Amino acid sequence: MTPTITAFEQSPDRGQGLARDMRVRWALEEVGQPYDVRLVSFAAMKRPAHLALNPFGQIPTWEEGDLVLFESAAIVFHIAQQHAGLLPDEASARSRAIAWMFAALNTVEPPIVERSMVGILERDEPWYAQRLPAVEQRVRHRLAQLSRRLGDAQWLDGAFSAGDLLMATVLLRARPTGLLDGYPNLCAYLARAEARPGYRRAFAAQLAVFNGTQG
Ligand code: GTB
Repeated sequence: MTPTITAFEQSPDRGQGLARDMRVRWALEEVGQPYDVRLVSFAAMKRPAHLALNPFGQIPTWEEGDLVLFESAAIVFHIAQQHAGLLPDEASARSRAIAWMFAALNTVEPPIVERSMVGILERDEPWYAQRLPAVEQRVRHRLAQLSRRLGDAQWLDGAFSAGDLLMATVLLRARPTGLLDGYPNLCAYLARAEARPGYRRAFAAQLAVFNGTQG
């Protein structure tokens, strides 16, 4: 059965691939699972039909027969459980890859999202100039720790996994701030992730939506 995901009708990132449907598209492309996309406006996301799929009125969502899911990482995990290629078979390696999924979302993403939101919502506030350095320092702290752990490795723990997929999407959100530039191995890690054919197909698909050229 072909799953249907939801995505922004018009993404505020103008097709940079920073919205969270990108994670789901990428996971689907990695495992070779075709999918349908239903585009939704901000207004439609707050209506009962969409709230029945996601109580928080957000994208992405997942519909596959009777199964409805929300939360991008839960959807990526679901895909990784259904298909080979995103989680190792060996039990300990699988648990470690799942730990990296949680690390991406719970430990690395929060300061990066905070930095992004401060830039969007607080730029004109009187406290902005004072607050920004502290927020950026929290991002640098996490990036430095991640950079030390990654070292010269290609991926976080052996072969590319759903942990890398989520971590890469989190780091992409930090890139526009320039904070990633201080960590050449993280930049190279991200470049490896973006060079994956699955990433490129997913990126092209969401960009086509923004450009109005999707098939
Ligand atoms: N925890 C949820 C998940 O992972 O699925 C969070 C989902 C979420 O934040 N969805 C956002 C949304 O639907 C889109 S991705 N927002 C609409 C709303 O809340 O009304 C977040 C996002 C939006 C825009 C950019 N950007 O422009 O760069 C980046 C990320």
